[in-house]
Amino acid sequence: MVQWTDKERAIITDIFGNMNYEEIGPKALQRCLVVYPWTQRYFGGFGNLYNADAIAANPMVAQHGITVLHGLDRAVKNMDDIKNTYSELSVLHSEKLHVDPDNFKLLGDCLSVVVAGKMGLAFTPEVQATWQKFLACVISALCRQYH
Ligand code: HNI
Repeated sequence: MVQWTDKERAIITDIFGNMNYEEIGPKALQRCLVVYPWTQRYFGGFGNLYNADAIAANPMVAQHGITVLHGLDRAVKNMDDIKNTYSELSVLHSEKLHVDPDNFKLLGDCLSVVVAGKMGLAFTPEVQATWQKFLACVISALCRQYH
């Protein structure tokens, strides 16, 4: 099982506690769809994803970005049992949505860019190390159903 120090727990709680979901979630998903355009294929029902402006203006993308962040904060509330926390979402993404699991990392990287941009100098190497550890745990849990 993954071990978390008190400091790491505090860093993760602090990042999510200060996060504006309505801003960060949409920005992260928009960035992912623009930077890695093949990820658009899973969102065929989301309407206009024609270019970066269309993606930025698409309300379904924005809403789904918020949903994904709420998906992530399940891990914040269950840091000692991240694997089981994502069992249902892992089955959904693998068996129903058929999302290539490589894309979890790409979305995670976009989220890191957005969080870093927002936090500025407060996103120190130590904070980033904890953040990346957290994301790696979530992604590994989401990938479980694919193994
Ligand atoms: Ni993902 C639905 C969480 C990565 C494509 N996704 C969800 C839902 C949550 C969620 C929560 C809503 C489930 C429900 O309705 O019960 N997704 C997450 C998390 C990550 C992630 C925490 C990783 C950090 N999802 C991805 C990636 C893709 C993706 C990388 C594709 C590139 N997800 C989807 C699609 C849906 C979805 C597609 C269904 C959307 C819809 O509304 O039709």
